[in-house]
Amino acid sequence: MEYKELDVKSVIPYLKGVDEVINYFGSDELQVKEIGDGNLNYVYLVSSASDSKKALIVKQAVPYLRCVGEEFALGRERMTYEIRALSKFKEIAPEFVPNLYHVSEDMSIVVMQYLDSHIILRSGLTDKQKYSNFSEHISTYLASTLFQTSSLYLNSTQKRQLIDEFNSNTELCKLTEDFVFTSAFMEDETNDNENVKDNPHAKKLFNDMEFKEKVLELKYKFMTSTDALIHGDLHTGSIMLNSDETYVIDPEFAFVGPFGFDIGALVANLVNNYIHHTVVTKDEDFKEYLLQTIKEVLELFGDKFLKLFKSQKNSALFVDGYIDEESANRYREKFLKQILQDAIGYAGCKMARRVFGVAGVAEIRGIEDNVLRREAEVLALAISREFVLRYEDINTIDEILEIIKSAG
Ligand code: ADP
Ligand code: SR1
Ligand code: MG
Repeated sequence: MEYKELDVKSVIPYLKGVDEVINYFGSDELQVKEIGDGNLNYVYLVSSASDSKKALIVKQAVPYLRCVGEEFALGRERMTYEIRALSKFKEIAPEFVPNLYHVSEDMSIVVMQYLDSHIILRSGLTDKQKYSNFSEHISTYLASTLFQTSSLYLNSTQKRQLIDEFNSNTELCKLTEDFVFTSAFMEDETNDNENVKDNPHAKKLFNDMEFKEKVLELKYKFMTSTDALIHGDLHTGSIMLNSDETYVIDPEFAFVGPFGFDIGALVANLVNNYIHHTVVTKDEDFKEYLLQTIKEVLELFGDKFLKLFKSQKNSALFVDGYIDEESANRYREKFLKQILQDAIGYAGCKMARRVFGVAGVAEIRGIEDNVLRREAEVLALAISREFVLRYEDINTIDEILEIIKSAG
């Protein structure tokens, strides 16, 4: 089918030609509403007029960047990678990925389960909601998706095939190279220039060569590592949950990249939320919950990843009988430590990019009081600087928490 950009009027006629959707709704009359709040795409909620609980989500990529407008061209092929990643992650971690009803790479569209009782993690945390199962869920998701798409699990041919399937997601990788690692740390038209203008903190950041040199190291690792299939944009806006279930959505930035990047994205966004509560709500109990969540996510991820690693006797990397168990254990421990260290480096870049770069986060850029917002920005810059300068020397998870606490 030839690509056609849909709108609220044409979504239903399109769905009438999709068997899986017809089977789902039967003969019900349908209604549609555009609910997208993301930066890139259009998201429609299609529901039965007689039973609004009976509903599906339709997400379509358009050939431009939604949050900027049609003048910022961006290939709709990003949806091809989102479809492939959703399908792959669904195979590996089915309970954490919405059910898919229909996908079309030609139409750059996916029709998926409507998460009707789930909210975006960022909003939940900002409203001081605690999720007792979140660390357990997300650590399982991270350990299994990263491990099972890596050379620690796949054989050499499978791994290279995976790279072939994902690593032409060039435009979105380039967006990350630009927006996460570059333009937010120098004068650039895409920055939040109202805030950059006459701002001593922006000037200090843009002239901080020690920081920028380390960012270059991390950017290079991002551009050249092919460790595992990563989500690529795992901030707290890409997670929808309730007290029982956790879902990961929106993997359009997926590619075979560095192990630490998704973990770093998550940590960065949990810390941004911590900063919000430090400055705005001053809720010490909730701040402690966020610190505990970061600790649990990292510890549980480590335990689960090592367990998977130990149970896999043969892979592209390991051949049974090659090394004795004591040496193998030492190797695995070192391997995990490196993943966590890199994750903290990436977390630092991801926090700092949200201060002056395009697409800030609500917890910081959304603070209306200018004095408080500046306070939050300064905290974010202080923590991110420590993360980026020190990531290779971090030995324990408690050291990470100390960095966060000592700034705020
Ligand atoms: P973008 O790629 O533009 O960032 P997202 O995939 O993040 O789009 O979706 C934008 C918003 O649409 C989400 O923040 C969420 O509110 C809503 N949304 C997306 N997928 C679902 C879903 N499966 N169920 C319910 N709401 C969803
Ligand atoms: C202009 S694209 C900005 C950001 O939105 C996405 O969620 C990614 O984080 C990207 O960098
Ligand atoms: Mg999104």
